[in-house]
Amino acid sequence: MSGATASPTSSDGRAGPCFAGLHVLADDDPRWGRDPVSQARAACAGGASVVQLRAKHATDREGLEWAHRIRALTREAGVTFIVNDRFDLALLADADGVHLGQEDLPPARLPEAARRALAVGRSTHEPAQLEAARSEPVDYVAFGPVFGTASKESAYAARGLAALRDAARCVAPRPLVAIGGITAANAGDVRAAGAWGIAVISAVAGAQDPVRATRELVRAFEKGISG
Ligand code: 3NM
Repeated sequence: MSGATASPTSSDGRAGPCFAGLHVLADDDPRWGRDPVSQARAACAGGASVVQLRAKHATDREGLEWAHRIRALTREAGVTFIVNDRFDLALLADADGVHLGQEDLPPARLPEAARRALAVGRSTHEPAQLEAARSEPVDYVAFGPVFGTASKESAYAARGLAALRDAARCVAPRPLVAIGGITAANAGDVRAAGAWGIAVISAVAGAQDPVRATRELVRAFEKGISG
């Protein structure tokens, strides 16, 4: 792993990238009206801990170009950089990690070279997937949708804070990152339920002022920590 921030929770005990705090998903859905690079720039300026490139519409070539540019921005800002779905693009762009959904490659099937170079995040939505993630070679586990989301077509209903609390307990000591419908108004509650991190798309990508929106999310989440 190539991240600069030490984390005691890597699955293999090595120092690695930091997964606590705010994850901003830089998303290429045209509805946002700004590309993933500009979303990532705002996230870095506003104090996000992690930027994840989520390119569901782009060609590979465009995705790789964004990944290189976001790698440069995040490195400059000391922010962890994760690529959604694609370990090949993550390796080519020297990202810190790859995030794998339930329909993506199983973490255990990643090539050894990718495992050595990349931290791995895993999406989960229900107890059986959380249970399975406990024995997978992953560095953090995402759980959602905690609240309703309009940013992704999900087969799953909103899980709620009680299920989030159970999820965090289930995967501990791995970091649990909450996703789905998270805003500055509920980020503190999400932290209080035991999440190490929060991941958002619309709260930053859809904000009028994405830098300010990022700052407000960070502040609200930290308030949950101290409260
Ligand atoms: N994954 P927003 S929900 C990408 O439940 C994604 O795993 C989810 O977008 C999951 O912050 C989601 O706008 C979309 O709700 C999150």
